[in-house]
Formats: sequence, C-alpha cells, structure tokens
Amino acid sequence: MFVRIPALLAIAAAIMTVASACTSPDENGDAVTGIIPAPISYEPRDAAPFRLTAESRLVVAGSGAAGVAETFAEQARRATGFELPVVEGMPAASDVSLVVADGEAPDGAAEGYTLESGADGVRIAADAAAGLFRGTQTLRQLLPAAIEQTDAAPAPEGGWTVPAASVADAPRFAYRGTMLDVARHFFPVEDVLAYVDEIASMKLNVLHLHLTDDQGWRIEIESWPELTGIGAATSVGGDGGGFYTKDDYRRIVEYAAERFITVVPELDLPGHTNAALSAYPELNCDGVAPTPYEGTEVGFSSLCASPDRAEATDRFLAEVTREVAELTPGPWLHLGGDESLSTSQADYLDLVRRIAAAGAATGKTVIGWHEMGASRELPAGTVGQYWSFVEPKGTAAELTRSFVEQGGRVIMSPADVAYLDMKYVDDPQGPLGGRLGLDWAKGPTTLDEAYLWEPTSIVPGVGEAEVLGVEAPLWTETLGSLAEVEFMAFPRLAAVAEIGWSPAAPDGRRDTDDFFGRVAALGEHWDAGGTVYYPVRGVPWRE
Ligand code: TNX
Repeated sequence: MFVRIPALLAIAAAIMTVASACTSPDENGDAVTGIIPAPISYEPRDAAPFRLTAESRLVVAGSGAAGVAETFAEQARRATGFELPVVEGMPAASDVSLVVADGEAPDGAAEGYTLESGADGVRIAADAAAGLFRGTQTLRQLLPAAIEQTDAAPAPEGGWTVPAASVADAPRFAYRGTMLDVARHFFPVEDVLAYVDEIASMKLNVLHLHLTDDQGWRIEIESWPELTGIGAATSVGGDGGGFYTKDDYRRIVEYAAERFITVVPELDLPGHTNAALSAYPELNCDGVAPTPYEGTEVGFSSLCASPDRAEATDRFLAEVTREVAELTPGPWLHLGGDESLSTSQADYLDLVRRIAAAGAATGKTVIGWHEMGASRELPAGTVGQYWSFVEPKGTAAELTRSFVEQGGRVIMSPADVAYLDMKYVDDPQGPLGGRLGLDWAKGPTTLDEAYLWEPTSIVPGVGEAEVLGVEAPLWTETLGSLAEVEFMAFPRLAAVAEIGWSPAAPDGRRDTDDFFGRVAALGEHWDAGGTVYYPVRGVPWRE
C-alpha cells in the first residue's frame, strides 16, 4: 500500500529483539476493550459477538454516511478480502449499519457517536458524518488487529468478530492534533498519507504541518517561485530536500478531510526563515541572500523590520499567506512567531503585527506559538500555542494569557510531556541507541509523563473554556524517515490523543495501568498494519 517497507524493516528488526524482552500479556484475563482514546462509556452487552463475514454489507443512511462507509470499507476489504458493498436499505444481522441522523450522538456533538454491536449486527450512528467516522475508528479497534493488514491474509482464529457492546462517545476538546515538521526533513506525500491514517485511528482531528523553517521551504508559492526553487533544496544534515507542489498539498488536504482531519499549514515567521531569505535577497536587511542552512541551531534568522524592506516584506507576507490560505479549507493558518532571537523586541512586535494582519486578511484565524502573545495588536481571536515546559509562573504563561485577553483560545503543547521528539527514557539502551530525538525539555519523556498531564492545569487563567485543545508536535531534526517518525510518535501520541478526547478523570487521576493495557491492544494493530512503535517498558505488549 505505502512505499516505506525497507526503512520499516530495518527498524522493525531492531525492535523485535527488544519487544520479546517486554512484559507478558494481561494475566488477569480482564476485559480490556482496547479502545484509545477511551470512550465516555463502554458497556459489554449480554449477547453473542458480531461476525463480519463475506455476506456483510455496509448499510448507509443520511448525509455523508456513504463516504465514511467507503473510507472504512477500503481498508476492511483489503484486510478481509470481502466485498463489503456499500448499500442503502434494511440492515441484516451480518451488516454494519452506518447512520447519520439528528439526535443520534450524545448531546448532539458533531464528532460524537453511538455504537451498538452484537450478533444482531453493528450499528454506528451520529448527528454528523464526522462523528460517524470517529465511530468507525472505534469499530476498527474493536475488530481483530488483522483488520490493519495491507493484504488479505487468512482470517484471524475465531473470525472477524466484534464483542457485543454499547458505546456512547464524544470528544472533550474541539482541537486534537499532532504536528509534523516537514521542514527539517522532508517527507513525501505517501508518508504523510500513511501518518494521517495512523493518527485518524486515535480520533485526532488536526494535522499541523510545519511547512517552512531555516532548513527548507516545503510548499510551492507561485508568486515567489524561488522559495522552493532555491529554498527547498536542503534539509538537516544534507539529507536532500523536497517540497509539495500545490497538487501534492491538495492531495494531503483531501485525504485528511476524508478522515475528518483538518490540515493546519504553518509558515514559521518572522524567525526560522533562512530558507526564504536564501531564496530572495530583497527580504534581507543587507540585501544579501544568506547561504542555505543544514544545521540544527535555532533563532538566528529573521525577516527584516526595516522600512527599506517594507514593500518587499509586506508583499511577501500578503502573497504567501494568500496562496496558502487558498489551499486551506480549514479555518486556521499558523504563522509561527517562535524563537525570533535575532530581532529586537520592537522589531519583533512590528513584524508580528504585520504578519498576523496579513494572515487575518486571508479570512483565516491565525495561530501563533506563545511568543506571539507579546503583541497586543493581534487580530481578535488569534489562537496561542503554548509550548513551554517551565513553571507556569514564568513569562510563557503571561504570553499565553495574552491570547485569551485578546479574545482567543489556547492549544496546549507543553514540551516536557507533549513533544514527540523528546527521547524515550530507555532508548539509550534501546534499539536505536539513543540516536533519535532530543532531550532539551527536562530530559527524556516517559509514556506515563505523556499521559499524566492535564491541559487545564498548565497555565493559571487558562481553564476548560480557554483551552481549544491539545497538540503533540514532532520536530524532525533527527528523523529522516516515516519509520523514525512513527517510532517517536507511537505510543506517546496515543496518550495525548486520549487527553484530548476522553473525559477528565473524576478525581483528576488517570489510570495508567488501564491505559497501558489498551496501548498493548493498539500495539497488535500497529504490528498488523506495519506501524513502527517504541516498545515502552511496563506496557503488557502481547506476543
Ligand atoms: C523548539 S518549540 C522549536 C523548534 C525545534 C524544537 C526541537 C518551538 C516552537 N520551536 O524550532 O525544532 O524546539 O524540539
């Protein structure tokens, strides 16, 4: 299906040696439903399980149900070899019924759904197609892991069964994302599509693409062709460049949209711009294009705030934001704002005002890293993304509250728990010898740490109503292949996905044992689908 086998095999081989040393499966025989993120409610029904067979059909009703059915069927057909036609009409006991109709989701939530399964069939119902799709991802996890197979292998022992259960579900936060840095290293479209499928299974609804940085500009801009003509040739370590043509990018957006995932494009401005500056001398204060950059330092580059450069800089800002906004059906445009360490505060504030205004002029809602909160001239509703890892009393908290004071909300991405590029704790002894990832945010990050944080307790004054959601960023200075991306993302992304979706624990304590048990179930799906993950110690991985 996806062209990524060799890199994957290399890592998978290394991992298998470690996996066999991991703890044994759940010995108590406890019913672990294996759903991640945990649903609002899961009740086993006193009934025989559902069986998906060669006779099964996907019986659809309501707006958007057929599209959701096709997306689900595509993978299920591949794995089972069954025909699984998408039809309308009366469902039979061997069918999966997919219904969009008013009053089906808990509280009418757009992404909510109910799922009933048993010998009498499966019925997933939602108020909107988005909720129906989320429900099919629960079904994906309730089916045997072999449902992830990329070709029809023999059916699992016992057949394609789904336990008899009633599920009612809806997300806690509206924004549940992950960021992929395609600037430090470039990832081809097929890799991004594979990643989209993987994150869809955890009910994430945002893929933030960090499209530009010092080391590369990765999105075609017709009015500034050298951004990719010159600015896309490099990456960290001289690993080669690349960029998305507009058609490539549209493919990603469309594929994500079929999975009800919004792509948030990021143009990182005014810092992190060496690639753009190297392509256009007129964007530099001294009129000289710097040489391309393939290192990993941050904070040395910036657009020029000088009035001499205002014409070129403002035209650049207007045109790049317009072209990227035109490619973006979603509501958000991320314009960076982080680590502009080579500009004076006055210049930074001037540039941020112009950058955010250009973004808002496209009709999109601007998102900025928390440093952008230094500006008191942000367009109303600008969203802040908090990434600090220091105590909340510091400046980062004040900068973050500034977005709320200006009518915006906040995405929580605290680096010490939510950054997927932080090393795993055991990795120095692990399969990759500590080669992947960074550790600047308070050292390596365990799966427990990724799981045991509460987005509404990070910044005082930014509570449930002010938190738009959560996002787990993955910076790729040290990551050059999809397999390496997957290795850093999984299983920790599952933890952040659950924080974003599942209800807050009533006593404020999440149950790691229960979570680890469900991660093990997800691990079987990853194995079957060829997704690489780090076999974190303490998770009862199944053989
Ligand atoms: C900080 S966090 C950055 C990135 C780096 C990352 C490495 C943030 C907004 N900026 O430029 O890639 O650390 O972890």
